[in-house]
Amino acid sequence: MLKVLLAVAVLASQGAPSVAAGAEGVLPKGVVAKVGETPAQREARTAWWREARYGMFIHWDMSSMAGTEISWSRKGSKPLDNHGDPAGYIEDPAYDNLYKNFNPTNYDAKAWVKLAKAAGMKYLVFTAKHHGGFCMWDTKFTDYSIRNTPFKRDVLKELADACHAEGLRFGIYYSPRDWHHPDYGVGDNSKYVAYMDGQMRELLTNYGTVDVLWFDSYGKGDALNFWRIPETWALIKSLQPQVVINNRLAALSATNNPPLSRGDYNTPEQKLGIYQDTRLWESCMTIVDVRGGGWSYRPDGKVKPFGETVRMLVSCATGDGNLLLDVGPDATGVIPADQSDCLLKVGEWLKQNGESVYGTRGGPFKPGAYGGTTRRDKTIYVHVFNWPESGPLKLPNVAAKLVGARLLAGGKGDAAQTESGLEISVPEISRQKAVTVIALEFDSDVMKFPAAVTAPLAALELK
Ligand code: FHN
Repeated sequence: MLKVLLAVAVLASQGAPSVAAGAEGVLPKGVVAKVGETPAQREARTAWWREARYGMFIHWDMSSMAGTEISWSRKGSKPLDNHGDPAGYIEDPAYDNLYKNFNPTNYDAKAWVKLAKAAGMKYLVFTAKHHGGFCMWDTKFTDYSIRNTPFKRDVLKELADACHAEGLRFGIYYSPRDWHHPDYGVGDNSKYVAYMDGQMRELLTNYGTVDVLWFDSYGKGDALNFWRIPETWALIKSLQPQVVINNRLAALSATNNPPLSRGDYNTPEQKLGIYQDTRLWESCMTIVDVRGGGWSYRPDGKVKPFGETVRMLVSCATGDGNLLLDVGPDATGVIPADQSDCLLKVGEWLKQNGESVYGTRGGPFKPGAYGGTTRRDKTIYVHVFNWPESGPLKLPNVAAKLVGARLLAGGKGDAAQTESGLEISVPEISRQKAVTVIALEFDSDVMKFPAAVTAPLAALELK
């Protein structure tokens, strides 16, 4: 019989007051959450994240033994997700007992971190608990965890330590949806929220600095009285005020959703964000293409080619956003070679072109069929995916004088500034298959120019 330890006692003893339904967004009496952060303070707290631009997402648990989609391939009930499924827990014997044989003896957190760094990634987000409810850390709040597998080792601890040792920013994915917990969605959901807050305290106390919290809520319900979001938010901010949090602590469709649950950034999923420079955003994409997700280990999937993958990164950066690229390790704990090979190729590309991605902002010319642009100080980086059939690539002008140009991958080309705009010519021999990056140097700062759309496709007669 699986034992689940209720957390209420713990919270009370540490003086976290119980939540009274209050006005939208107003925190209950005595709960001090640092949501009163000024825009400048938030800018400073999230600056590393924006400059990082590129992270590794890892979906992994015992579902890798079956090679089926994490959590979604579970046949049991999916309360709140599946309309009509009763709250609480209904076993799926096949899926829910996989953990009893889960023994990933080739798991090597240092190797994962080494790969992420060689791939040019600046942060990593790991699925500590996905919707299926299995916990990949040594939690005292349930027996449904890695501690009760033949493997026993605290996977999350080893990964946190490896990230901290290598200076890779460490992120935790936590699913508030939990189709395995007996109290999930039961009654006012308070027992489940106490369980979740208990685990949040563990994760934000026992694993060192947590740089990113990646929640993945969906469930319906009242964000204040059913999910008690302000309580969880206050707990997080009291333990790790610096952490950067996504916009999925509460379901976007939840009622009574306090502004704070919008978190720090938007999370377009499996789609590349459009140009948007007023709010942080991050596209999460799978490196594997397969029906029904491809987030976890799916031997039936196909890894995206290098060209498509590097263009995803460029599309995010030129849109002024981040890319969180997902991999799915196999049941032995290894990130499959076809996935790591693609990552390493992008890593090689970043060694040569990284200056046009890290620490840049999107614009001043918005993405289009031609590609897109990024900028820093007096430099505009033009990322070309498609060239005009003939003649130079033409882009609008900027109120600064062009004083130099270079191809980041080397080779020869021309850049000119005329009345009507900028013109870039690069002979075939110097063009790169996936993306050619030209750095245009100007005599003054190019960051102040509002982002402008470029000429429509036709006018550019692209090849
Ligand atoms: O259902 C999950 C899915 O498995 C995966 O975790 C993605 C990652 O963003 N989020 C959910 C789908 O929205």
